[in-house]
Amino acid sequence: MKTGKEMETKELRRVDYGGSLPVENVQALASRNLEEIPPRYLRPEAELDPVSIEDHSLEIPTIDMSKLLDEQHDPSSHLGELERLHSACKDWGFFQLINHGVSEEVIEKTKIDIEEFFELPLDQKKAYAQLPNSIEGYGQVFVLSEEQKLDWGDMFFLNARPVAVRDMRFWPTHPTSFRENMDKYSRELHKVTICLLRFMSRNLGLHSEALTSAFEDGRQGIKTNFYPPCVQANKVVGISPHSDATGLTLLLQVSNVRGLQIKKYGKWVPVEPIPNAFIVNIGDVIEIMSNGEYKSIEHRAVVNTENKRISVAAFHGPNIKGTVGPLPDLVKKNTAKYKAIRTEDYLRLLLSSRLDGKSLIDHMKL
Ligand SMILES: O=C(O)CCC(=O)C(=O)O
Repeated sequence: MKTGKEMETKELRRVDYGGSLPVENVQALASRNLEEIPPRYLRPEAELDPVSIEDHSLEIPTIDMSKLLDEQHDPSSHLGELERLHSACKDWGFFQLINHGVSEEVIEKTKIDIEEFFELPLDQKKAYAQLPNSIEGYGQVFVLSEEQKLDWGDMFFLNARPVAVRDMRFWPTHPTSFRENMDKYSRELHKVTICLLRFMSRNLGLHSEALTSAFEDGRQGIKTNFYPPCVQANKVVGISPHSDATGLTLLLQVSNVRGLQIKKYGKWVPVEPIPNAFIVNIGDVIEIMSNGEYKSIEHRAVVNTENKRISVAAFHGPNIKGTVGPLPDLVKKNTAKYKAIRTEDYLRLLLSSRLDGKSLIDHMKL
């Protein structure tokens, strides 16, 4: 007979939330040195979208975690940084986090393993290919029809937390250090996330565990994006415009190659990589929980003709057993602006949608 814990684990691991149709491998396609790329990747709208160039007033804020943590020794710098964090979450929905406390060693080892994984021959990577009806593994996400335009990139997704949901079939055994290093990386990023959520709760005028209680044993998915160079780089998109449906994302750029752009004042603003900083962004779930005080922002990734680009996005979502909705303390003063639905239903809704701007959160608005 199964124990309660085993049954819970099985339930958590369920793979029937939805998947993505199989698509051609973009890294292999790019290596064929085609002069023209297949029409399914051509995105005429990408060329027309206005991009802001060299406007320093539009750089996303930088938040120093060591100042946030140093309440005792330097209270005024601590309070100043808390305020900066609050406006970064309200006005930008994005910031770069420096002095975050995750050691250079953990970051560098993770980067090396990920680069090595993508350098493996295609058939070795395909040993970790997604299975039908699940997004876990090597493949693509949010491809729901044979007609849909495609992004110029491959991805590799792992369910990393809670640890019980890990499906080790997808965790590479080569490079041999991959599993150990990814485990450390996952743990460290979870800690940073919880710490940030505490400061955000305080900034929202709530007790410090108001946001964290949903995330302590919540889900962490780690998605690595691989964007090969493209001969028609200005005609394709690495990842389509979207806001993140989860709570808080911590993104690491493996190579210091520009590519991420965020939407601000109707224009795409490039994010300048700061080596080993995390690019943190508010996801739809935090927008909803904060009843709209914090905003999830549309972003996309573009590619270039010369260099590959790799990014690692760690998505942090709430506990699957809970509800996604505005926090009760925030709707005492203001009326609720979003619906509350079971987290499981929210996940299903997400995985049955195309990656399309902020359409999911629009669906949640009252
Ligand atoms: O590669 C990037 O910089 C963005 C990745 C991203 O937005 C995603 O994986 O959802």
